[in-house]
Amino acid sequence: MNNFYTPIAVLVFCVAALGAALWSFQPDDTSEDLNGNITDSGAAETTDPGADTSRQTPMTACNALGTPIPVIRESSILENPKIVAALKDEITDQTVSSLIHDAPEDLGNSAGDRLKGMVWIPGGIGIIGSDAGPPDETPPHPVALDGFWMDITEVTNAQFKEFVDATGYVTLPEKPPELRSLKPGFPRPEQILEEFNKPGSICSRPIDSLDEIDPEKGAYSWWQYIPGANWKHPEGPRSTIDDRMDHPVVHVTWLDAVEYAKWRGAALPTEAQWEYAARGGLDGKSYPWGNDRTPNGEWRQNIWQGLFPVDDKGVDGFKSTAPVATFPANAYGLHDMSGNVWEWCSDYYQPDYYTVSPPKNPPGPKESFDPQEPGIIKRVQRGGSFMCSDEYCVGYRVSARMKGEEDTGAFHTGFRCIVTPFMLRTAR
Ligand SMILES: [Ca+2]
Ligand SMILES: [Ca+2]
Repeated sequence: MNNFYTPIAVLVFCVAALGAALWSFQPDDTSEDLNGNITDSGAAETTDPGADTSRQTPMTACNALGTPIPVIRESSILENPKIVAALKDEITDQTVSSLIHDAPEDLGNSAGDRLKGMVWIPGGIGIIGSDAGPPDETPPHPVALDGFWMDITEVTNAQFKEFVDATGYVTLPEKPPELRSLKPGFPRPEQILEEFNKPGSICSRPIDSLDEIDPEKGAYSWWQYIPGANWKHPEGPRSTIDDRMDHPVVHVTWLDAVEYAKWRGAALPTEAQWEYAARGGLDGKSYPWGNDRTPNGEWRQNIWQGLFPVDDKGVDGFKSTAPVATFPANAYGLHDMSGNVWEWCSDYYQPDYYTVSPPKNPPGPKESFDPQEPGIIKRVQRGGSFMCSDEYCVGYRVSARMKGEEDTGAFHTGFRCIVTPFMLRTAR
């Protein structure tokens, strides 16, 4: 396996989408991914914001699972205000003058309903990406975005129930699997393995000891396809959301999230909108509030503390999802842009998209390409989840990119919506 793919292999097990891999799981095929090659940490010294994205990601020695821990450099060129200013100067005056910065004054009659629970994200120029993390975050680059409204919180179970009650909508994890994420022209399995060929979704199995992890299965030792798991039953048929209506909805596939958004007259954010909003006007920082993960010793994100995947000590107060907005908002008024649940974006995933994305309102690539699984259609996920540990996955960094199969949900993946001024002028 090319070393370029190693960081993706390391991070992939934090992601929702394991579905197609599970359908055809063969230990011999995946052991290389799970073990990954440790690369030279000297590669971390690259500081060129236009650095070749095929450079190797620096890795330390292995963690307790035998997988390399992704090294995140403590310093970034973006700490230099002159570099940030120079990057922003790459955006032409003409582009800047054409941006929608402030919310329109005349919002129309339906705006109050459509914008409920949302906040205006002022348009402007922000720096997207980072030189401190995996290659798919590079190069850090300026984007010019029109302003938009965004959900203050992840979509909750109560909100999703409103949609289901109004429409009778049935999510994909509630239906028999159909492998919708397989690209045309790629080989299809003759049949879905019996254990996966029933409605269900992906959960994490409690592990009491690292000894329970099968070296051949690696991460598949704790990720499990659970028949009967869906948004109403997050851990399987015997679990409920009755006392979790203010928690983020989970086990919603990208395709389901899009249907919910349409119903609300909204959309999923582009990846650029998501990161721009998550930064809250702070360029080049690691988290939505700055560079200190726990300012004054205070946790501002629901992630995993302790030995992963055995012992989540729940130091932040939660060992699973937290009620939305439990943790403080960023400067734009957005909660849980780091941690709690991963959030779907509208974009297809391509690891090198930042090398070719347009400077104004980047819409995402025209098609998906994940070099690790080129035959699977994947969409971007952002923000990390309660399953992210600094020993294994650092997806809670504001620049961290993730991907998931668009037809697959998981118990740590949700979403939030946006509305643009243009959308507000059009019928729902
Ligand atoms: Ca937690
Ligand atoms: Ca989140």
